[in-house]
Amino acid sequence: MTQHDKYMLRCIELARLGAGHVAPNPMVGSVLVHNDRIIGEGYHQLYGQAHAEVNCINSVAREDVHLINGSTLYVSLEPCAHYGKTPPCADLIIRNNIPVVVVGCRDPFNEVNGKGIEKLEKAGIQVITGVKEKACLDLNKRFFTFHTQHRPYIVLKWAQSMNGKIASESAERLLISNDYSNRKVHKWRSEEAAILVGTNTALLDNPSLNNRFWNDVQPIRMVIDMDLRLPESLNIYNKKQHTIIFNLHMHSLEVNSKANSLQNDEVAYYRVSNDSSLVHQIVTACYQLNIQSILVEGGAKLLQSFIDEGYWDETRIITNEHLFVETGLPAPAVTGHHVFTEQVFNDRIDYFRK
Ligand code: AOF
Ligand code: ZN
Repeated sequence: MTQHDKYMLRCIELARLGAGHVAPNPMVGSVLVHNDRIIGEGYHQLYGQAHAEVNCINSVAREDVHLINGSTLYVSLEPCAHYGKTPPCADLIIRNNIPVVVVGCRDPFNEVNGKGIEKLEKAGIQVITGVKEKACLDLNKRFFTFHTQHRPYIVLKWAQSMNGKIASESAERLLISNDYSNRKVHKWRSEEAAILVGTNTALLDNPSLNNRFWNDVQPIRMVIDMDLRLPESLNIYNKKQHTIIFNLHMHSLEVNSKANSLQNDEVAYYRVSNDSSLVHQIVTACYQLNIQSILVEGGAKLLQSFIDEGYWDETRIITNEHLFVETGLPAPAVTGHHVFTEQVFNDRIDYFRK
């Protein structure tokens, strides 16, 4: 491993400390190194607040400040060049006369997208790019998918019996998961911006679509209810989270409104039409609403539509190896590209016991 690799991995480690607090911004970490000694470290800690480079430079001890202009700054994402909620990090680096900057990967965000690197180089700074690039891209897979493909990062999740059934014949809810796999699901819910379910799942399973067993980060709930027939007594209507209802009749969201600025107990309506693919319309809506990632939790038909239309990045499958369901609804058939699959088996519950 090169020195560059080593310090970039430290940037990634730092960046991860911002998980759950910086979205829809990317997680970013930065270290400042003088003669193979780290003199500063920082990461983007909270959405709307200081970027990684700012925290890194500010962390340098008073007795080391005179070393800054002879140090190398490592950062997992290209330094920004724009005035957003904070001023450009590229300007800060230039002002501090830092001679070398090592960048993990480019920032695809429209306002940046190469302009940060260009700004640094124009100021005479040596910029080294692409160090541990794959790991840096993976760190912010949601952010990169959103900005390069103009759609959310899509995770498909379902639970199945040992013989691949996700519901009994009568479409009744099967008890497939257990404490261990439920905890996993709640962790997954905490990691995506929104959870989507179809009408039948909302009605038959009556899920709360919240995260109770992991931390207090709650996703936006999204439900398909074309004719607005779901009763308000369902759990998805409890007032604890934002809820967006995709339907044929009502629209209460402006194209440029950001879903994360909805009031906590607000139910918002997003009108779709019968003229084109529903999945495509939902994915487009998420882009408009700045929803960077979704966890699709069913039912089978909805999951299959996402697969058939190629709108997915990961599958997360919970399998109960002890449950055999004679006749029932088969789990979705996964075809096409296969980026990542996580399989969780119920009997690995020991993992959680300390
Ligand atoms: C950096 N360092 O640590 C982060 C960056 O609204 P703002 O000012 O917070 O800017 C958000 C954008 O800045 C975000 O979309 C992404 O392009 C970049 N994030 N850039 O130089 C950081 N978090
Ligand atoms: Zn910045």
